[in-house]
Amino acid sequence: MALTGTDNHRWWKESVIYQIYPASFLDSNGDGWGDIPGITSKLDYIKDLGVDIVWCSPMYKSPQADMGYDIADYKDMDPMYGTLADMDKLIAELKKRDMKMMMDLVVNHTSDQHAWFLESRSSLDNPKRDWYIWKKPRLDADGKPQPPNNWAMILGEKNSGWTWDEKTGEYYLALFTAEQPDLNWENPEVREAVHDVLRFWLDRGASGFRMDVINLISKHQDFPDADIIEPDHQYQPGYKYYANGPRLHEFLRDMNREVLSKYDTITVGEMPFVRDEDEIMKVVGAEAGELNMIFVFELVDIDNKPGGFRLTLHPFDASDIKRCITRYQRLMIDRDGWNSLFCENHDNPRSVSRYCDDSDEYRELGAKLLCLMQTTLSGTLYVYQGEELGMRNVPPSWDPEEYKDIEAINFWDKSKAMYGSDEKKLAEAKHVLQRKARDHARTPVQWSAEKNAGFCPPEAKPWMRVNDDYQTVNAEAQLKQSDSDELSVHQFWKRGLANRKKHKDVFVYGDFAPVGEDQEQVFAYKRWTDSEAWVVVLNFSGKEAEWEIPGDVKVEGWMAGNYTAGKPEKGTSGKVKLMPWEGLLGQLKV
Ligand code: ISL
Repeated sequence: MALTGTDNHRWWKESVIYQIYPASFLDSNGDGWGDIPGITSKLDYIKDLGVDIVWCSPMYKSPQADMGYDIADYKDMDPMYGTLADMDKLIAELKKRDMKMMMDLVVNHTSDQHAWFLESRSSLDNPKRDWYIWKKPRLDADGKPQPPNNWAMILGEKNSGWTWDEKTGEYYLALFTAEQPDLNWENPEVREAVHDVLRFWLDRGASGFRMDVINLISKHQDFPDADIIEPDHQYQPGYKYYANGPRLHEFLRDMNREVLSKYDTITVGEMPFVRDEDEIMKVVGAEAGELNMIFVFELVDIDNKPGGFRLTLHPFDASDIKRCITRYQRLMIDRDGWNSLFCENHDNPRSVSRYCDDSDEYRELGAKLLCLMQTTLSGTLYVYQGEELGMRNVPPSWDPEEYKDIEAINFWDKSKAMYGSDEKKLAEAKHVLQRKARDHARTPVQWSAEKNAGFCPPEAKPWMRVNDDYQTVNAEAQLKQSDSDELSVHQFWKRGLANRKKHKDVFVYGDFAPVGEDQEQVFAYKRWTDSEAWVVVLNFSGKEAEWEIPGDVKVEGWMAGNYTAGKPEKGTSGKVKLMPWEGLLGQLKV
């Protein structure tokens, strides 16, 4: 039964979360890498934007094979980012500002340098052998060892998900990269060790967790071959057998019962691949006792070849965006669950480049359009560093060598190996990276117009190249933009977040319905409670549109839009003319 009125209000529903990708946030010591003191020094900036919770991507001890998503010690920081004392200070400074810390919990796998794995691989009878997933090889016609099944590696999709260990003569499962062996959650000792990590951080003052690929922790124990989806690849996407496996809900409920329920936490599970509504509700239903919410990937997978790998391209348009968002808005209202709202993170290209148009002419409008949408939908809102500035993808002129991410590197190396001198195929592979490499979101945050964009001192060398546009796209310029001018993207976000808070009953908790659906390129919806109602009209295209206000949508007035800092001057009945990428927010008569 859905709760009514304010009975269902929770702090973690109305909080705004800001995701920090630490390596690229702010370098305080001139080594070219962002660090914990850099984050602490920007808390006033983050608070001023309207943020309540900071989620940091992993800063634990790590060889950085996958930028910290390969953890070698869950209870210590990597020196490149700082110390545990720096972390304590960050948490304390957040608390001082009435803000909270969300940790990134990466427990589907560890680093191959974690003490647990070093023990596990040391011999067949080591007590920690069974903490990871070891299998005997299949033998080919020549008696040579072959992986136990055909699952592809996720971050090197043309390789096997299994890595051969010469010393003990077995394969271990490492779905992301060979340096990230998957933990064996079937073993109760592993689950207990994870609970211990949770307690460690909660006791240190963290308020919750973003749980990395948490739906991969239970695998089908017969490890069957995956269906052939990409016939010219040796290895295939195997998620049918490792995502949302048979014991997932049991493991999540245990975690909740044993640890989380004893603290006042916020939890969000990253859940790629899942689309099944019953499966989603089992996790995020109000009575589920599993997680507060999850990251569903439908919107960020919108340009993937259906069923295939992520580094592919597939056309989409406004109606796909509309269908996807409407589905999850309605689902959570109808079945009493909770959404997360996000268009960006460190694994995806920049949203303005992907869903709108990042040309100089339309970048700001597109970024504001996406802001208007996200700040008026129901769910807990996640803003990714630089999104509030409308940062865009790196230009296509950059060489693949500028891409630093292991996924892009593996993809490019394998493409060269597979396609050799086939220029056309190689150009296609390059084009995929130009659209979708994770690197686009990982360039240093552009704080100012000075050399290195204020991310690190001018004389230092940033670990990753700064996007070429930092002299025009940067925080300093956007904060300075005077109020009489057009709002900068940053100012637009700040105002949007404040408006969301002010009207949280309707924007965070209210009802949702699409309206006036006859225009393909326009996504329009109504949000309402018994006492107030709003309409949002978004032209998701570079073409002008005429949107007919439906008879039952009684517009009182247009309150905001992305073309003007003031109130848009538009008619309140009949047809409304929309400019390219124009978005409007109107108040309705109740
Ligand atoms: O980027 C992807 C691969 O093409 C995504 O599918 C990604 O792997 C998936 O979202 C899981 O991401 C998380 O776990 C990975 C890590 O590399 C990502 O950075 C992290 O967000 C392994 O820990």
